[in-house]
Amino acid sequence: MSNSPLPVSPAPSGEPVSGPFPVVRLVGDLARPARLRVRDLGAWPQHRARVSFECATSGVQHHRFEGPLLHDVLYDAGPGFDPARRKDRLRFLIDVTGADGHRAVLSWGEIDPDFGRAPVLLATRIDDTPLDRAGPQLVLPQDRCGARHISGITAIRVDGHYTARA
Ligand SMILES: Nc1nc2c(c(=O)[nH]1)N[C@H]1C(S)=C(S)[C@@H](COP(=O)(O)O)O[C@H]1N2
Ligand SMILES: [Mo]
Repeated sequence: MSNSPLPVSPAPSGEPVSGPFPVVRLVGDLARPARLRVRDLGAWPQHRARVSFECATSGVQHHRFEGPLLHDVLYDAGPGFDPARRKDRLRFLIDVTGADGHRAVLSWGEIDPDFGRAPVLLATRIDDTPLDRAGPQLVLPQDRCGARHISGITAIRVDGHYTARA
């Protein structure tokens, strides 16, 4: 992973060659904040999920998704906890924002292999369509409702230093 400007990539066949490839910003308590395009997400092991979820307005939907685990991508950005101390990571939040401002918060413990082990994806393909132009989509195979399947992700903030209130 690199923070330097990313090279121009060829458009997938059938898509217009003009227009930007959207970037996801990884920010917050990270040793290596990053700007990633969808094609950069191919650098991590790819996982597949068949997902059914219910939307309050449009009913049940079924999709196939493909992409890296959210955990793998964020872990490589260097979250600011001591990886040797399991307790240290449990206060970290993951704040995901979509292009239209839709947001959801996950906890680090939810996706951590030592704790919740939720197989959350940063999807780069939905069904047979690449998401290079739309931006990656959050996929939570364990969710009954669709509302956390945030599309067009623009930013993910990892936060371990928000104010704790008793
Ligand atoms: N960026 C963004 N992603 C979003 C939403 C949204 O409003 N904005 N709505 C969510 C909801 S409520 C559902 S059910 C799923 C599926 O939405 P769709 O019916 O638009 O595919 O997307 C989720 N992802
Ligand atoms: Mo929904």
